[in-house]
Amino acid sequence: MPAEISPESTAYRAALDVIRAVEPRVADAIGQEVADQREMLKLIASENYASPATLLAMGNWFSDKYAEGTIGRRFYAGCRNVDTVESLAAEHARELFGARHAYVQPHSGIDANLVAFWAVLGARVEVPFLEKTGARQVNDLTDADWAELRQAFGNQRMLGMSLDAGGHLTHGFRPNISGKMFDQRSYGTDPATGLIDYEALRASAREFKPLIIVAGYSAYPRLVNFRIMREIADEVGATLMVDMAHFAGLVAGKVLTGDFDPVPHAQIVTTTTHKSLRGPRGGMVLCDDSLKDQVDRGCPMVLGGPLPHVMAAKAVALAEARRPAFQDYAQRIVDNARALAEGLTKRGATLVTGGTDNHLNLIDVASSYGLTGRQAEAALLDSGIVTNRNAIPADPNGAWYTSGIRIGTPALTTRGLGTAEMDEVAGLIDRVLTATEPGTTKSGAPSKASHVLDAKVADEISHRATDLVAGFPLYPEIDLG
Ligand code: DSN
Repeated sequence: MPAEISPESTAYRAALDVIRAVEPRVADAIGQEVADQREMLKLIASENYASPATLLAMGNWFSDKYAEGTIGRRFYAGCRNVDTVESLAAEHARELFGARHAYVQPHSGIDANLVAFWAVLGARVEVPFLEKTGARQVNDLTDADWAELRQAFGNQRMLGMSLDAGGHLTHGFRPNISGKMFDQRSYGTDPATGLIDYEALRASAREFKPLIIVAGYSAYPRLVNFRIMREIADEVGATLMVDMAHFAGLVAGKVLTGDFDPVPHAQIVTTTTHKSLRGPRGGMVLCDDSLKDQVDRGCPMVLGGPLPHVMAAKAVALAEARRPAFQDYAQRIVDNARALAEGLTKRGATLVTGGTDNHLNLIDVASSYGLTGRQAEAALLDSGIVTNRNAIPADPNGAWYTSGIRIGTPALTTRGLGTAEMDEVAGLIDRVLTATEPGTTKSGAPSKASHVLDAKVADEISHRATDLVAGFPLYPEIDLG
């Protein structure tokens, strides 16, 4: 009797056969991608593995439909099925996070943040201006009034977390459109503790008087007290916006509650859906009633046509996140990150803030191993361990070479690795970095980019990393034959 083939295997084998008949190289690349992901020890803090149901929900006829506008108010006819999936995704999001309103169209985190910025600008700059001039909408303004309103949009201020403290480029930094839109000032962390200095933040907010205070991070290993952030925002008349892209899974999984859950405290919360939340690649905005109408203008205000196939996948992934098992998953993410911190610390590594309360750790590889982040990242990749380099507070090596390596546990936790395995992972990381030396340039000068690592060591660790993850099969239900 032939072994029974799972429905997932049947689905994917058939899908790859259909693709192979048109462009075999694409089918091969898809097969190779899952093979690579199965072999690698993935510690990129912003990556995960979506479920087969979530992945399959993205490959269908919704991709062919235009649906600009929002649920029940579209610029195109024939959107009833898009309305169904968008409503489902929004309903799951509201229930999961306890939010008044959810907007599930953003294609990415940057898009979600742009929707949020323009919702606040709409509610706090445009609406009062229209009221003052007596115009019903912007098309009714005189040229002079329109010029004045455009100036007002450009004169607003934002306070966001500095990049080297773990903030994100989209929180008002000049290389990003947010920095070109807003006059931005950053808050950082206390050099002694590495923790957010709320009193310094309060003082800066009082002086700067921003329209928006942005909380949230992509490389801060500790908790943020959103109750205090809201207090500060209220005191200076700012809107509190939280970008929870990194830790949305921990909020959904009820690991971050009370002061550490942004949803009851912020007027507007943005997120991606593919990081710790473990959904499809995309974004989402949650908000209170004061910003709901403005948020719903996201498309066509700043977004191109929604991706209904991705909204369908968001609905599936959010339904998964509402199951009790997701709370267990979220707790294990944090337990694993702590175990990784302990494993690294006991081997002598220095961690920014000395440890973690969330899903990520930041290793100071410059002071621990005499390497730049770029050298450490490359040596770890040679050894089958995928991470990314990241600046640390007051980084002496700047934002390109950096002095940090960011490591996160959402992906390995999805595979089922636990705290015992995290100790071994810490050991592998420590062995690679201890065995790695900074390289030199062609002329023999010290290099911040190149590294030297004995190929035998890299090979041995790479094999061990592959063996370790092989014990926790990725997509065990899928056999591509
Ligand atoms: N790219 C995401 C991250 O890695 O944190 C955020 O933009």
